[in-house]
Amino acid sequence: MADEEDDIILSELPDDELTLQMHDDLYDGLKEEIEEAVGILLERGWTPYDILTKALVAGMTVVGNDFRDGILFVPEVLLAANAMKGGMAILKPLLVETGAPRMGKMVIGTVKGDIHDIGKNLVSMMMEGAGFEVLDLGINNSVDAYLEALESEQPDILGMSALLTTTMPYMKVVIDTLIEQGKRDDYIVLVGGAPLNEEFGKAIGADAYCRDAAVAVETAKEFVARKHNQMATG
Ligand code: B1M
Repeated sequence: MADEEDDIILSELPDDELTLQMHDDLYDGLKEEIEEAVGILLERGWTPYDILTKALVAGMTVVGNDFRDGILFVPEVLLAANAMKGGMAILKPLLVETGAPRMGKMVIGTVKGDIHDIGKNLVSMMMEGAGFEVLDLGINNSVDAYLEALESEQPDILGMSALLTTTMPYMKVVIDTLIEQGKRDDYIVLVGGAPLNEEFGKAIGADAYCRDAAVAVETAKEFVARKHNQMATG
């Protein structure tokens, strides 16, 4: 018997219904449908940023709430994450190719013990779109992995992401190691992830906590400009 879903022709839905349908399709882990819908919204003139925030991230919030409430479980959330990544892969080149001048360089990674990478990937994409050069270290990064990358890349910014209350303290381990080695002031340290807040960012000695990818871009621009001004004035 044909499923109700089979009758839906995405391209015939108006924008508001299409975004709601995308939330449902993300929830159901339907990667192909998400990719098709992203294409449709692009054709309709939506900006990549609006598609990311209003269709994909908003849909993922519903998934997150039901995961928290025990309605969805890891396998389903993995499928949703996979569908989200399908949509993000289409948007990435569009966000990145803005022709913006180079703003600075960032090394970013999710901390040790943590495999969540969607938010971090979004931050990387948005930073690249804003003209930053980004080296993405991926997930589950030890202090050594961060330090090696800082040493070889000499970025302006170190970005760290953590999505678990059990892994966020590891950010302090990284920052404390930088302090011990006398390297803390060489980098702007920005942190982010759903369980963090401004207080936590301050407490661990980061320069700033970034609520979302857009805030990360604005904060990075502000700190890099400040750093360049300081260098210019000696
Ligand atoms: Co996990 N998970 N998960 N999970 N997961 C959460 C985080 C959780 C809040 C769900 C819940 O209970 N409501 C919960 C954590 C609870 C807690 O610690 N307090 C949780 C749990 C418990 C777990 C497991 C332990 C579950 C288990 O195994 N029993 C397990 C842990 C695995 C591990 O890491 N060791 C686990 C596993 C997984 C999956 C693998 C199934 C999957 C990850 C897939 C992937 O990432 N490839 C997954 C997912 C998808 C989620 C939720 C549902 C969604 C996260 C997400 O992608 N959000 C999440 C629920 C939630 O967050 N509400 C949840 C969308 C993303 C765009 O937002 O990541 O917040 P976010 O990023 C934002 C900002 O935070 C900020 O900007 C981003 C873009 O705007 N930001 C930064 C993030 N990083 C930044 C870095 C910066 C700046 C800004 O640096 C400069």
